[in-house]
Amino acid sequence: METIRNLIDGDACDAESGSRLDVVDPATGAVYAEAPDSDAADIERAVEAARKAFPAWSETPAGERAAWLRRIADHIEGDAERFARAESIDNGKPVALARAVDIPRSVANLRFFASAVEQFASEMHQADRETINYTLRQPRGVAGLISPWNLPLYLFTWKIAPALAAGNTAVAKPSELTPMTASMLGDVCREAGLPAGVLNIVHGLGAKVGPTLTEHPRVPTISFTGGTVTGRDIAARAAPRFKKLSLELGGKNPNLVFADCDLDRAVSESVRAGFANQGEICLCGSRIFVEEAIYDTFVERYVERVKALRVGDPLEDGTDVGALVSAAHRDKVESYVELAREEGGTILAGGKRADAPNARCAGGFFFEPTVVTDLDVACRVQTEEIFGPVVTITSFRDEAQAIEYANATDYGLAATIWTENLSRAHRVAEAVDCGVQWINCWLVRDLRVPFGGMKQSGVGREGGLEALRFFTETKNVCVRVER
Ligand code: TXE
Repeated sequence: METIRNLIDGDACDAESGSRLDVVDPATGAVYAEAPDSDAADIERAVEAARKAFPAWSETPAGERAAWLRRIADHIEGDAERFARAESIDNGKPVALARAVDIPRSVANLRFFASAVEQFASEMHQADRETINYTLRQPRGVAGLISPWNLPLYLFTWKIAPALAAGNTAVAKPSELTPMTASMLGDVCREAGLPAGVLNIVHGLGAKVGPTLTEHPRVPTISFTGGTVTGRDIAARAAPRFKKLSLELGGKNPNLVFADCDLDRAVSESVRAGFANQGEICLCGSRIFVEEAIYDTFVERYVERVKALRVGDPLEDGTDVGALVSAAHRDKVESYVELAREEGGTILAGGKRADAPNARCAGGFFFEPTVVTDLDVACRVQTEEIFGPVVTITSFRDEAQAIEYANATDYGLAATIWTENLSRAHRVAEAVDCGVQWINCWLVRDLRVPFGGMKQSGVGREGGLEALRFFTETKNVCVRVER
């Protein structure tokens, strides 16, 4: 049994109450670790440690803060294989994916914001010879950072890196479902000698520790990635306290395939967009819309590719689709497939729990990659986030209808557009209500670009300058110049 600990004021510690939570390996269904079941008392200690560390950290030159982030990145990179295995065991994702994406991207997040803060500049405005305005962007204090289970270390560092780079200290809470690599990050911070209190990591149940953090009077900044329902709760708690808030929430992303696209590429990338990380990425293109002229061909080729995906032991190379994160989540996905049947859908692939790939995984939470057609665009399966290996395919008549279908949900995170017609690509990207748009590609990420959703997919943008601006307070200084 492995033991996960909080990082508070530079110490690796249990919850003050001594209470612990079971951590389950989704591929086997077995408890393999225990994490602190923290409560308000632990959050209080962490906030106090972060508050104490803030003056010195915020006055540390940006170059030195950047050096700390690079040191942490180097430690993770030097131990990348252990991190990748840990992420795979904790989350159920294929180890090959953790190796290729999660861990390198975590390292990249830290290095990117180290460089970004060294280049961070602000504005000066001069309207006449009598006055000069310059803008200060100062760290805001203690940042509360809450992250989900689907890309555990990747999304955790995506918040920690800009918060710390900009001179804030932080209390960070990973998901209780996937606490392992956050705990390993805590070890790295201690080994690297990061000053006590700069980063505090508190494990525990969202409903138990989350509200204490989001309502805390000494935490003026909250950055959250997770479900829309949780986001609404956080927004409601933060609003009366006028906190600065960034919310990255769910998605139900349209993937628009026009008849003039490069079909080979559209098919293979749309399979990846549907099923990467078991469909548990907020950017997954789970609603595919295909122009009538190529609908039958697309569906035939798509389904053939999906049926060839290998649901397997996450620790084995060659596995395309691993285990879903928890039994509860597997049940939720299953209930949506049941609903798809009730709503009149036709299941062309998958549709049920997958057989265990081997004896070790007999108790795991596997689900077959599932393709559903013949659903109305307004039905629940086509409008609610499933967040699993379930894709719907619907035909459209023309560009106007494609846009109408794309916008037919309350979400507005990411859209993918497949067409060789340049003007159409631009027109559609402009008309679809999503904060992230990909044309003829999917999940290509430049860390400098604004990232985030519209409508119920969130508020605010992360990435590059947007993140550094979010984690700083803007102060304008107007100076009269005597002549
Ligand atoms: O998310 P939660 P869950 C979506 C997806 C998924 C659903 C629920 O649809 O099925 O959200 O997933 C913490 N105050 N996404 O249950 O509950 C929680 O401990 C403060 C989309 O994991 O939102 C965890 O650390 N914090 C998504 C984090 O919030 C609270 C990624 C996310 O948990 C809290 C994951 C509270 N009251 C799921 N309650 C994306 N967009 O990337 C929980 N938490």
